[in-house]
Amino acid sequence: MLLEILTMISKTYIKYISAFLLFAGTLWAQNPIIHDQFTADPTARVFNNKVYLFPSHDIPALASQRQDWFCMEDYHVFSSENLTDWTDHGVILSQENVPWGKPDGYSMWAPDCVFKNGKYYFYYPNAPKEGRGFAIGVAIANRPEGPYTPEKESIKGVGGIDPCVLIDDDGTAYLYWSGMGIRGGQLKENMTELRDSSRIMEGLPDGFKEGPFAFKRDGRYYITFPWVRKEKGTETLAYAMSDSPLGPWQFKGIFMAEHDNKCWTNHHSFLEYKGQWYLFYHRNHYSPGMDKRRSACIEKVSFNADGTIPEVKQTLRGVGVTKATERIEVDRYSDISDGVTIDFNDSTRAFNGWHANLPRKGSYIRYDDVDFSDLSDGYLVCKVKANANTSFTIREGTAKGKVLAKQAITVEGETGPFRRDQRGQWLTLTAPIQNEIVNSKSSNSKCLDLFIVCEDKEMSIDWVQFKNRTTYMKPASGTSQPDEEGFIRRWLLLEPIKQDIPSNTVFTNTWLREAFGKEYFSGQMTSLPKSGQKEKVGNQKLTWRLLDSETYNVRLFRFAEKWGQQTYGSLFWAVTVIDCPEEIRNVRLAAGSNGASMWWLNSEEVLLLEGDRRMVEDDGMSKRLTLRKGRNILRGAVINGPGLADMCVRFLDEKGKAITNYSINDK
Ligand code: FUB
Repeated sequence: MLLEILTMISKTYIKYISAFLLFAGTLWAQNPIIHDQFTADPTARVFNNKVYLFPSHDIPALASQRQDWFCMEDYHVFSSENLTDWTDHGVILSQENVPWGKPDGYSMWAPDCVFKNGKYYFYYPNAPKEGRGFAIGVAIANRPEGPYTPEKESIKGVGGIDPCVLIDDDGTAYLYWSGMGIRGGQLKENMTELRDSSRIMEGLPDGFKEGPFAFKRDGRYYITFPWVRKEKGTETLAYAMSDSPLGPWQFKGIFMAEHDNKCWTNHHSFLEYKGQWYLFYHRNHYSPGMDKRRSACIEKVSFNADGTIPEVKQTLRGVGVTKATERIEVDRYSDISDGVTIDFNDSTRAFNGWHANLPRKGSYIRYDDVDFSDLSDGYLVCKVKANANTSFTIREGTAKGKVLAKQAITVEGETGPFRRDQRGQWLTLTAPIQNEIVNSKSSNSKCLDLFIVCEDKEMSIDWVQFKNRTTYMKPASGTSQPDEEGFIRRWLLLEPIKQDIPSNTVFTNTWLREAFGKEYFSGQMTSLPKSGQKEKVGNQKLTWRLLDSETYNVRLFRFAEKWGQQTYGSLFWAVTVIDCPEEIRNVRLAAGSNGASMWWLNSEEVLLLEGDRRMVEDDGMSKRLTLRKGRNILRGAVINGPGLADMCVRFLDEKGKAITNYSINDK
């Protein structure tokens, strides 16, 4: 058997040690399903309504070993309730802990685990201390996650690899494995010994076979196995059926064709979970140059009325629903248009994942089953790159479907500090969501198939995500008060005016006076805007919004994000009305801002915070002022470059105590 495999090994070996050491914590739904280590030969079982995955664990070969062969020293177990988020419960068995095994055999090949008599029985192949080849052992636990205690001896009468156990409806357990063909035999009640001698499974096709997985469905027995059909030379997944657990079998054919990338092995298991059947299998996604470092994948399976299995196609999308509010790795697509390609993010660190390249206008990626039910008031975030200004849309249902979001990728020109010289660099960008379907609460429980469509020049995309807005500010009405510490949280804010600011170092006194002194819209310094009022500034159409900040500092950056304007390189205008029951003398306006800001009380300039500021409360203080009885109009302008923007403002008395005995409104 080894010889047969050896002759088929592909040649190139890429060192993945650095990738292996790197922990990629992100979880996502697509194929492959585990993203921080190799996971081959995946056997999945349902225990306690959860799916437990018992794969084998490829690792890079030690320097002293054959670099192009399997290297496997331990087993992990993983669990999931949605087939999307997998928890790694860590190592459950290591070669040095197997009493009968070679402590440095690196031969812990495909395992299985079943539940019987209140215990979990984990079956695994390993190189025995004495002799050559493989034996099969059992380790026993009280919980699927372990700890597992290995039996002192391997199972007598069983020489080979790839154990699998079928427990019949009457509780009888059968062990199958591969060793000079596929063999099977009944297990004793203790699950650690064969009742009689094993027998070869009759009726299976000629040609190399291994990795049996047996199961029962609708009263029919299936034996499924990797099989090499002569004309192709690498493994398919094939099956036979019977009305008895140990055969004889009737060969039915192939249900998964050879890998299209010369990965020599495949190995699998079938699982029914929440009414749906799944096929777990492996492929060398993270190790395209070497096929002995494999990764577990999942596809849905259906059965024909006569119990036969239609062909299962390998996909990158895999199974499960992806939440819109989590990262959608679109390079794990359901479909792509011609010319779309997928590359590693970092070819020396495979576990850093992939991105997709859309070569031209009209190129698209389809990504199915995105659940928007957690999104109430959202916006788009994405990681993209391009060599020239371009844009893409996210559409619903088809490549010409309704636009959910449109994202410009600006990497050159006059549009802001972060878009200069960003050609070919990864950018994290945000855009508003334009379609009420995903933005409205009525969209709850909506699952959509998304199309990511290139609308202009070529671009690359790593992921997209729909984020709920944190409620930093709420729409306001009526009259308000300063908070306990005197901070003014009620403001009329104008959506930000675009500024071209290469760096915050430009915020000198002269530069700021010019920037704040310019008339952007009429009545800028004289009139009191109304909530909802529009201003035309250059080619921007901006709206005044009356808001209450949930924090003492008004997060202008979040305001910009929320209302779909540019977040960096922005000029924010803020106005509020301080309504005093009586005249208050000798007060000072105390403000902090990120970046620079200027403040006017009743149209008189009272404070300028210049330079590259961080927001610190009471960072700048005005001269002594008088708040009139009745209305006082407080106006501010805050400008930011490539950084966050916020402000905090209050009035202090002569002793530095916050003034709170006035009301705030917008009239
Ligand atoms: O993972 C090592 C061996 O490769 C398995 O035991 C076989 O089934 C094949 O997948």
